[in-house]
Amino acid sequence: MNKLSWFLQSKYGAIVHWGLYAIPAGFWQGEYAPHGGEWIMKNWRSGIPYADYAALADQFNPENFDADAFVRFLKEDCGFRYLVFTTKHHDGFAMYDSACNDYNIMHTPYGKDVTRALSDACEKYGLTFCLYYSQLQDWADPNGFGNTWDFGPDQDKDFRKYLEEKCKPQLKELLTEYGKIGLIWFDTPYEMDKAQCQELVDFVHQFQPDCLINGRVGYNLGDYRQMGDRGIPLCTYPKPWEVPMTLNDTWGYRSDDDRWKTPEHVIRLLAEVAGKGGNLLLNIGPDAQGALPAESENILRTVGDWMKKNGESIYNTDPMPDFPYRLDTDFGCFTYSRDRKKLYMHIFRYPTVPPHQICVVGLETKVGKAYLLETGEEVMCWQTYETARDEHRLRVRLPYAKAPNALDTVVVIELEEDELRTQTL
Ligand code: JFZ
Repeated sequence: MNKLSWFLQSKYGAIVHWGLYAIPAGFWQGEYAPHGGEWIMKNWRSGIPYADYAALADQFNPENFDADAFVRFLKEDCGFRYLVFTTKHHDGFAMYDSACNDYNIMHTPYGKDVTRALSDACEKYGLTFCLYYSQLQDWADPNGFGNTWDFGPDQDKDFRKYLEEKCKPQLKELLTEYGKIGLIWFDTPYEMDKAQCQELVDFVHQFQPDCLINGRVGYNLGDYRQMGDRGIPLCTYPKPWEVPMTLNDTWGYRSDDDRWKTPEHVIRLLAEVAGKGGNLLLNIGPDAQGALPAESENILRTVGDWMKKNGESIYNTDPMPDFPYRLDTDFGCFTYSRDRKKLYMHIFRYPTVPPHQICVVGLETKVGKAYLLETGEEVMCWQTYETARDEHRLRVRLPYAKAPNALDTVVVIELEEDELRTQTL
C-alpha cells in the first residue's frame, strides 16, 4: 500500500493555528502588529522581548475547549479528512507536554495536553492526525532562528545545538508518544542546508517510517510538493501536492481579520485544487478560549453540508488533463475519478437563460449518460466533432431555470473509455 494513499484520497484537510498568540490576537499594548497573529512576537515594533511574550503563558486558560467536540465537528460537520495541528510554531511555545522543554502548555493555568486530547479524538472519529512543527525558527531559544532582538544575529547562533537539544528531542516526543502520525508539516526551512533537511527526514522515519513529510522540510525532500501559502498552480500539477489556504487573510487568530471567504469561494477552491490533483489544507484559527470565530464556523459548516451531498466529486479524485480553454469563465471546473470513470462538472455560473445549456470545447473522450450528483436525475448530454475546426464539443442541458445547488451544482458525466483525453491548442 502506497504510504501516500490516505493523503491522495483525502483531498481536504484542516490546519489549526493555535497558541499563545491567540491571546494578543494581533495587538500588543493596544498597538496594531502587522501580518498574522502568530507572528506578533516578531512583528510588533522591533520584536516583543521573550520575557514579556512568555508571560502570556500565565494567562492561557481555554478551560471550555472541548477537543472531542472540536474534532467531531471537523470530521462529521465539515468533512475534513485530516488535521494538522501547530504543536510548536515559530514562537517556540509547545502546545503539548514536552519533557525536554518547560516552555509548554502544561506550565499554564490550563495545564492540559491539548495535543493528546486532539490525538485521542482523531483516533475516535477517524481523522488522520498530523503535526505542524517549525523546525528552524524558534523565537524562545537563543539558538533557534529568528529572534534577533533578544538573542542577536542568526548567523552567530549554534543551530546544531538547537537541533540536538530542542528540535529533535521534541520531534521524538511527538513521534513516540502521540500514536500514529499521518504527516509532519515542517515550515520555513529558509537557509537550512540540504544535509540538515535530510537529517530531519531520516530522523522522522527512524520513529515512524510511514509518516509523511511535507515539502517545507526543504529542498523538496518531502513526500509531496508544498505550494506557497494560498498558491494554486495555473495548470494541473501531476505529482502529489497541497496548498495551505486561509479562511480569512491570516493563520493565527486576529481579532480584526474579518475578510472571510464565502462558502461558495471555498467550494470553488476545493474543486479547482482537486481537479488539478492537489489537497486543500484549510486554516482554522481558534481564539484564546479555543473557540472558532462564528463566521469561520458558519462557513465550514455550510461547506460541510455541501460535502455531505457532493463529496464523491472531491474525495479520492485524480489529477485531470488540462482543457484548451479556461472553464471557469463559462461555468466552473471539472474534477475526475479514474477508477469510477467519471467526470464531475462543477457548475458555479449556472446557465439561467433557456435552454440552460453548457458547451465545453476540448473533451475527446467519449461520454455516456449524465446526471445530477445530488439527486441522480438524468440530464441531457451529447458530443459533436467539427472536422473543419478540429473541435470536440460536449453539451450539457440542465432541466431547471435556476441552479439546483447555488453553491455548486455537480453534474456527473460517465466516461465510455478508460483514458481521459483533452485537446491541446
Ligand atoms: C508560514 C508561517 O510563517 C505562517 O505563520 C503560517 O504558519 C504559514 C502556513 O506558513 O508562512 C509562509 C510560509 C511559506 C510561504 C508563505 C508563508 N511561501 O512559501 O509562500
